[in-house]
Amino acid sequence: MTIVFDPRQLAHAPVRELHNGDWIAYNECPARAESIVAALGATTCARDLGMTPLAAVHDPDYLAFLRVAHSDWIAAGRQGDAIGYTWPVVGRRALDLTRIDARLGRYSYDAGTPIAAGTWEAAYWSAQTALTALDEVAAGATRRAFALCRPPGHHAGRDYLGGYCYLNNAAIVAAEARRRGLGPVAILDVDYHHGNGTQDIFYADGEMLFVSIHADPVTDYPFYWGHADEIGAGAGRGATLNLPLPRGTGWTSYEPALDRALEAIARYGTRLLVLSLGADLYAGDPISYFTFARDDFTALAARLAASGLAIVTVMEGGYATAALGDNVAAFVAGLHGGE
Ligand code: SP5
Ligand code: ZN
Repeated sequence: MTIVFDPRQLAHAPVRELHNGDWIAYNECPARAESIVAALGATTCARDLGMTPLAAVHDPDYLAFLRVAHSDWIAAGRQGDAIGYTWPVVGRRALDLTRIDARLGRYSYDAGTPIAAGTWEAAYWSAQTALTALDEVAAGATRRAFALCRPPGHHAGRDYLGGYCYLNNAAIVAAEARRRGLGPVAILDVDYHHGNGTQDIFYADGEMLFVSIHADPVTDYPFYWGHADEIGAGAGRGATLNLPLPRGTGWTSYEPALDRALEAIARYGTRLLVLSLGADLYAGDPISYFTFARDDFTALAARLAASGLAIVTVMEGGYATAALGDNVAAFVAGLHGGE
């Protein structure tokens, strides 16, 4: 098992977020990664695999925006983190506006995802961390690699940020794995929140299976995606599977959904699985409502390991920082079986 981490990911440190109508300290903090590193021990540093795999998933104008958004915000006379507050309703004219406020709205869908001075650097190295984990599996060094990514990625779409996410690490890895001939590739997203960005990126793509188990978007973020009737479109029809579960779900009622997910993944002929792992399934998570205990992460991983698939795990959410490292370590321990 290779564990990849790059300390440049710590450069991203927004101060606060708008949460349920109030300002709170930013949940997706550098201490999350430090908690995981402390629990997992030695890690491999990311290699620089460049911009090409990022540009295969994200819009070039969006990538250019992300790089300069914070300095444009400062140049506009603002202080602190850049945060959007005006959004173009779907169907509005695609105006090519240059003002930073308009561009923040154009390239985001929520107000909970600030861009700080270190955001681009950290997001870039988060994506490289994920790509390096894939590289290790592709080289045959291991069949199970864990990418300690931060910031997370699964809410970021081709041309938008949101949900603490800027670059979609899982989508970047999955697209790169397919390009390298490692397919069929499937993505399984087990973060508490639906992986709307990943779903959008591959929604009309018949050669990428996307399966997500998450809190029912009728009650939970991101609300507008992740409902069971979203099954893909065009060539991708049938290649998206959403398995929403109610608040209060624990391992016992989660496991049947995981079995359904793994059946779909097996039926697809999957050779490489990209796993978006959220530790926000944990009972103690401050913004989530499933009831996983630490050992349930081992059970989850053991069930995945029993599939026998090559797995690149990409870290997504999980905000109970003090317990986060132990929960992720419990997961990694369970992944070792079946290697
Ligand atoms: C990667 C990831 O896990 N992103 C999550 C982003 C969630 N952002 C907004 C969460 C709003 C949650 N509201 C909780 C209600 C508490 N009463
Ligand atoms: Zn989440």
